[in-house]
Amino acid sequence: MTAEPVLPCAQLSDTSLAKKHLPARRYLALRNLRTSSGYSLDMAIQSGIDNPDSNIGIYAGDKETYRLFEPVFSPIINEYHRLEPGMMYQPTFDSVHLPGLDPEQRFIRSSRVRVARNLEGFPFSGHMTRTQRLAVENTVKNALARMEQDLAGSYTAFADLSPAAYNALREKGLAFPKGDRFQDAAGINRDFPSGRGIFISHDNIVRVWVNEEDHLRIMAQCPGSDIEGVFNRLRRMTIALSRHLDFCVDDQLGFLTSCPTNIGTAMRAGVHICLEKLEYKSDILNRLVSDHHLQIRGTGGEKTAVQKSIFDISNARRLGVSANTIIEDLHKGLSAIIRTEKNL
Ligand code: CIR
Repeated sequence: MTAEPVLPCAQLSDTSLAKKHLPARRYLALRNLRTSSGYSLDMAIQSGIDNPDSNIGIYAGDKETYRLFEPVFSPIINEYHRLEPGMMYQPTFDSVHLPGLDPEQRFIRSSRVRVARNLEGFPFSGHMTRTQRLAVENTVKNALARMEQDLAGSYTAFADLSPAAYNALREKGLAFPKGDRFQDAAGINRDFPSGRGIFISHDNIVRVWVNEEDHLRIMAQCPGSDIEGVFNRLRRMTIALSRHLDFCVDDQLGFLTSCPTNIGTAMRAGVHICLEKLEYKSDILNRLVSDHHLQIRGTGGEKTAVQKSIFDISNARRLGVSANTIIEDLHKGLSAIIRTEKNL
């Protein structure tokens, strides 16, 4: 008697939501389906199989992935985004006016807001051919060239740079590197650096990463605590680009991204903040963070350690709440964190 073959769904990381929500029966019902661009369930879960410490373990290869593989994506999305029944994408994205935070500039080192966007008509980053990636780069480059005034800037394709020039840009924190092993296993690093690049506004506040994990990562950042300024600038840049680019958006899921953790507003708004006292009171800090729907990442971003008491604190929710609620929660949460740090 020959042994039963082990199904790919059984090889998924035990820590992943994909494993939890993809029992054999569901896997077998979905395994032969393909999106119009040819993306399969096996492709979607490859990263969660190759990386035994995956938390999510699944990527979308195109817009259609979310609907075709809904039986597995939907419970993952509901659990990760903690959606209550009836909660869905909230499109409100208005300019904000927020009271100043940390006026003495003692705690907040920098502020940053980003959104992810993908273009209609192209597969997502893990499932693109070289030609498609170059076509996305070209389309985005043309739109960026039409930005005006404080949104105008210049685009640098990494493929045009010598290794030394690319490394110099990396050291300045401008060029992005090849993705991590999770993204690598999902195909996101294929043909790197072809089709990748960065746009930087003349005043250095707005940046757009082209063909990183998503077709566009639009961001605004500045030293200090002006989260109102970076939010409003990011908003204007995103709206200006949407006049020239057709972004993938779904009525219920919002903006669609490679990783299901980013869908919805696809927004991450956060700061680098120095918390020398709260660093040693992790129970208090964790409570403040979760009460305000925030999350902590390491100084160097996702899956990195905290160095020199500098925490990366940003919104935990992206779907089911609007961009405006996200920025207001961040503002309230940071006010409470700074108040507590001062009192300790
Ligand atoms: C994972 O499954 O752990 C990786 N694919 C990374 C997921 C990224 N986002 C997250 O955990 N918030």
